[in-house]
Amino acid sequence: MTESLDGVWAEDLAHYRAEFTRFMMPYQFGIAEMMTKVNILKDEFTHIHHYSPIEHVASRLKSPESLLQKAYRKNCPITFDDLAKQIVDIAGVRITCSFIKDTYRIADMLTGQNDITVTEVRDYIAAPKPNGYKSLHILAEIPVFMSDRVQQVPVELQIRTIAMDFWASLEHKIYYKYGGNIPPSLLEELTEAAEAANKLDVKMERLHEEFAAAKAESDFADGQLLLPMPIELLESLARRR
Ligand code: 0O2
Repeated sequence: MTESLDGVWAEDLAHYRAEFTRFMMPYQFGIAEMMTKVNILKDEFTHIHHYSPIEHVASRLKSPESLLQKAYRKNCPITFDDLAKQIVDIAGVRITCSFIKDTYRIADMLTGQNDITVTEVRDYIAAPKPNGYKSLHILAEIPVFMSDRVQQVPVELQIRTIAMDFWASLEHKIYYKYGGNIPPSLLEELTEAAEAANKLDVKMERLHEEFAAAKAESDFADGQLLLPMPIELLESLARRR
């Protein structure tokens, strides 16, 4: 046995390294399951409807460092049970949509699937954080089928528009650069930028709706919405009137 500096045996450290990897594994599988669901929706929209409300999808497994920092921040004891109960965003999937309406539409499509259990919804789009952060957060459990058991794994879905995502990515970098203490002048500018991002979202959605209405009218006029069908079918239908 080899004792380390603070009285922990090296063999124990090796054991817990393996246990920690085992602890994280179902979260990685949970991400894979959720990504499959999101990618199916994305592909279906692209191929069948020729338009996808999902612009981009990304996932991340919380790093051990970030997990530890969050546990300290939340006064969460460092045990596997406590981490599993209190740190609910170990698995994260972020969906970026074109328009605000699409964020809710995608959320409904995913949460309506009967193997998904929603445990919490935080709607920071309807009620943004004081710094201007906007995003729809849904904590959902998804079943993961393993060799000897089925585990319900929590995955945090963050659904937001491109403009909200642009803002949040920059704010995240600035937040970490200043260790959480952003200078007031920069904070003010970030708040202004969040308002500008929101105005852009509202304007783009209105333009899109106008365009969609005009397109639907011209598609109908061009006959694009009419299915090709045999003349006998139309004649039979007409005779039965
Ligand atoms: P990272 O680096 O993304 O993993 P709670 O203590 O439960 O109230 P918690 O768990 O932070 O708060 O939940 P919340 O507020 O729903 O935030 C979860 C995640 O949303 C964060 O994870 C961020 O990814 C993102 N987020 C929340 N607020 C902000 C914000 O003001 N700005 C930006 N850019 N992102 C935000 P982590 O673990 O903090 O960070």
